[in-house]
Amino acid sequence: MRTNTFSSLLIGAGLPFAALAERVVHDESFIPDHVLRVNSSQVPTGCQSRQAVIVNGTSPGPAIHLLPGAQSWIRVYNDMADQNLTMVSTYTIIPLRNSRLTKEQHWHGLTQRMAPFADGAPQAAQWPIPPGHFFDYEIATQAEDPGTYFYHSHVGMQAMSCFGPLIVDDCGSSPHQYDDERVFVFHDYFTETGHQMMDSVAKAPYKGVPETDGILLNGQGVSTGKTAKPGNPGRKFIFGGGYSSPRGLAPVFPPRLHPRSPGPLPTGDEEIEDGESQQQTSNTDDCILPVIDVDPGKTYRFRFIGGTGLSFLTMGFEGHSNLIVVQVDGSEYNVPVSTDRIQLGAGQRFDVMFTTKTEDELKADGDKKTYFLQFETRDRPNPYRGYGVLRYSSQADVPAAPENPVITLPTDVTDWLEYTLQPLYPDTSKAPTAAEVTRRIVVDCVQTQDEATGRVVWELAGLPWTEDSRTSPLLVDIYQHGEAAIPDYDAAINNNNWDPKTESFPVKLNEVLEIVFQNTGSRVRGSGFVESHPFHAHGQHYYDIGSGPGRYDADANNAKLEELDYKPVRRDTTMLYRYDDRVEAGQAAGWRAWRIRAEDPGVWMIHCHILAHMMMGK
Ligand SMILES: [Cu+2]
Repeated sequence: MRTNTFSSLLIGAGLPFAALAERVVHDESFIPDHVLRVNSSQVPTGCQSRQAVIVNGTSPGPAIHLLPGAQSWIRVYNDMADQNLTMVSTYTIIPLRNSRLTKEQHWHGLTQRMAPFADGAPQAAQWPIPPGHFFDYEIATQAEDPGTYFYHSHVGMQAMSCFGPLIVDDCGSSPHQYDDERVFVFHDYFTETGHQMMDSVAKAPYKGVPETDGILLNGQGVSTGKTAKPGNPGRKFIFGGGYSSPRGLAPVFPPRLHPRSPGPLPTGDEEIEDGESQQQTSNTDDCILPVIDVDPGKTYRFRFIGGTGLSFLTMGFEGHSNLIVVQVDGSEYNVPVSTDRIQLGAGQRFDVMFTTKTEDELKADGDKKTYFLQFETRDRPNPYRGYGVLRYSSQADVPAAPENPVITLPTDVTDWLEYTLQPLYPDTSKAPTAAEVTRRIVVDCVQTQDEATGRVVWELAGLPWTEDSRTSPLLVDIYQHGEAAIPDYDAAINNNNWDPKTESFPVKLNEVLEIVFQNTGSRVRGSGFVESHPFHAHGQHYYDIGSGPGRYDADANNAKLEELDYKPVRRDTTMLYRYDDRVEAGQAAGWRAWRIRAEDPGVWMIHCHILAHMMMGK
């Protein structure tokens, strides 16, 4: 049986695997820095109620704040009875060490065979966490890591609700001064359960990718067919303020309140008081628009997080057109870019300096207290428009959604901040030049139908990564079998750059790769349908060298980079646009190109961040 239920492109690097052999056993005395308990529960969401995989009782889960240059342990309990779990982050997590739950119940993350649970899927770097078990994830942040990330499950469709912000705090290291910060984490609301969605896309007959039934902001929002009422939910302190760079104060390092002890473990049943930092879910009879409270005359760092499992968003604020993008994907700070809108693909993050109106400006605006944030999906058959509310006074009621859009958002989303984001400190840039590239890997993204099963699959460079193509995670194999399990580099060079035995793309240390994703028209029934794809890399971040319609032309793009004297910042998720919604079947529709000098040994996945596409082979 060829089941394509989980797959992704994966890069195994030629790695000194002895470094992986260090073993740490956590006994009962070990206290992790953070604890996440993942459960499945019926929760009110999108003005409805649905079964969802939640973290510490809510969706999104709590914001995890980490210090730069510090080691942290995050313990993830899988409290679900019947589903596997892995937690990953857009921050690089190093799941290399073992943990032990109790004397009688062991889980050796790297050595124990997984029972074949229904949703179980082989992973690149670790086994999933079986029900009733936990895993201690180690995160060692670097001094240059302050930025916005998020964590989410990497099994099945769990990430549609099982996720939360992960923020490496500035601790005074930001080149920007701001008074406070706010998190804007978006995700999709689907009516279908994760299992129904898996059946729609990963089985024959293919029923199509379920479209979004609503976009939620910080867990709140309105699903299709529902209407938000005006009301006042009280002042919201969603996710807390973290440890920002308070204007005029000396850098605080380390912050006094940084949690070193998790305290009592949350069970998910706790009463959550209004105003507490972790409140996320709404009541069905409390169907109001999501609200972000701000004060007049202040500068905020807005952290936009694309936690969507499908939707590609464009958004802007009513009455506020100066959004200054200072950081993307938690990379080095960029030369500030002023824009009137944000585009957010699944997996992406944008950090924005946002100055609120002064009291006088609010008065001049008719004593207005609330402004809409309008967000719309792009590149899908059923567009969704939703609203959040920027509120200047918690006394003011949150209004109902406006009858008509308050701003006009562009239909063409292929040009926003392309060839624009350059490092604030260019001298520290390590972006490889065209001359340094040692190998170009062209990855054709092809939607096709598997003749044997009738299933619709996504292939990358001719590779649909299937559940039965690996019986154990590749990194685990390398850990156990050493050299014998290392992917065959020479075989890969003769096979579209991937090794047929391990189904991985081996890379030698210090190779400079140019990785080009080539979007193509669907081959399924010759439809030529094109979709946009947010491509995401685990592990080392890459330098994005642009995108364009048609087929990639290295000379033309290099000439453009040179002409612009463009030095890119690092990214971990960038959009492979579609440019056209339909081309000839198999015809090139558009491309996205990255450069990366392979410096971090490991087994790293590269995949589209659309959950359904991952389940279909990508
Ligand atoms: Cu995709």
